[in-house]
Amino acid sequence: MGGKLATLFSKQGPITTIGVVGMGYVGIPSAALFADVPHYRHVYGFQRASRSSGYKITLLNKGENPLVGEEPGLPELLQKVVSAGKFTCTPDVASIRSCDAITIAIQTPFLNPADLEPDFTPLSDGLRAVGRYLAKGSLVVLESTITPGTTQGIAREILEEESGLSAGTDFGLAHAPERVMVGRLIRNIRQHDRIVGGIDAASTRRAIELYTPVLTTGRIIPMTATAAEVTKTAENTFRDLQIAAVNQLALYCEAMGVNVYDVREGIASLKEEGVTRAILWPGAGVGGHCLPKDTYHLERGLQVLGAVPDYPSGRESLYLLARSVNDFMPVHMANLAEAGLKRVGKTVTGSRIALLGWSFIANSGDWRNTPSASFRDAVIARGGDVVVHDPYVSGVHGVDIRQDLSSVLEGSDAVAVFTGHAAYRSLDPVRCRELSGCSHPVIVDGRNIIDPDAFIQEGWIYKGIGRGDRNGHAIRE
Ligand code: SAJ
Repeated sequence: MGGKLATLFSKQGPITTIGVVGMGYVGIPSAALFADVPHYRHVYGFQRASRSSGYKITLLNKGENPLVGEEPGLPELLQKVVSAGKFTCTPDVASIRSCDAITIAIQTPFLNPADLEPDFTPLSDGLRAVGRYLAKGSLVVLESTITPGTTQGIAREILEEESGLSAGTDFGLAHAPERVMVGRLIRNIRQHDRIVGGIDAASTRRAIELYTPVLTTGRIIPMTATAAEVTKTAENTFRDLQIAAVNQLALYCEAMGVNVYDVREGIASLKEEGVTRAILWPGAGVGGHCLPKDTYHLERGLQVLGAVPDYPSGRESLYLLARSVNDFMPVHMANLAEAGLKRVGKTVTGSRIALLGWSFIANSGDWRNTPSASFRDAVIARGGDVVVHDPYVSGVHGVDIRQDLSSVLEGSDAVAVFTGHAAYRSLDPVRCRELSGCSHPVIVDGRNIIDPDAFIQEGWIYKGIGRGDRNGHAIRE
């Protein structure tokens, strides 16, 4: 099998024309970097002209970056490759026919984590569109994070069904998962090692040819397609697990009257060959497009591959337990707000709470699966009123998000800090209290970015994740 495909690729010659399906946080920087490679003649960015995302096509073809939030290097690179005529964005997928390689970076959310059911509709639609115009001798690479078994499974089936071609014989197929973080997209693609897993050796080699030119310090790590799927879902699952471990520690420290950040510094200080302690940061919750769902992809991989691991009987998966700890943190923030209000004889019912930060990560406008939403739901369910501030986010359906901080703080009984935006690191306890109009407003710090003593000094009721050393402080009159 691999021989025939390898021959086809060598007859086809080196990759010169590339298609990138899905103009989002992964597709846009990838397409720009491919287009910046001298020997890649042209890159098509395929984007559906939908009501929600069609606007990106016009912006991108003007060389403008449609992504919200700072993305160092991306605006300049887009300007460069568009003015050089090396990158065009189009909804017309017929151009896939002229592509030597097509990468697919489409969202793979979960419909219902409880029964491990992902929403693969967007991905399947993308695969069908690619399959309809797939040419013999081309390579298809899935960059989206997917359930182990998907590349060899539904992806292969759909592409073969739509194209009438056979994977591994007429076209190559591989998985090369994205490893980007908002705010450092270009840097991550260039510098992170790239996992590349083909369904066969020829597909892996062709994918290595595709990605090598965009890497600067990053290396290629080749493996099978299924191993690549497990690598990606597991690396995010492990991160989620590490965060859950320190979140649980923070909950314990609150109960024990200890400062989790002192403990964390202590734990992190043990450094020696083979005994490093990678301890992460506790906080108000885990959001984004990746960590809240990739554990479910990994768990579902067992089903898809019909794999039954040897595991302690009747015990819950460690990974799923970690998910429930991290999903609890925004609820814990609501409990802290309630406890703070109770200290001044108030309840959540009828209280106005200023929620600072809708984005899931600092200094970005990305609010996918934001933990702020769970907090807001919890407060509203307890009869409270929530007003949100975020310097980067607006127009979220049904959520009152403002860019004017004073109007959000005005008349607030409590303030909850959910995102570590730079703007919140210099909150003035005096000014904020004036705006609240309360003698003892409550502040709940979910990212350890405010100085508890500065606020306590000014009569605030302070609560912080993991701050057992301060959460029971005396109230200053
Ligand atoms: N978070 C904590 N404590 C921490 C780190 C993060 O509470 O110590 C929270 C953040 O506030 C955020 C969430 O977790 O709400 C996710 O943050 P993140 O820093 O993991 O950001 P992501 O989700 O954009 O990036 C992750 C990264 N995965 C790993 O490092 C294993 C990134 O490399 C991936 O490319 C990305 O997922 C992805 O796209 O899969």
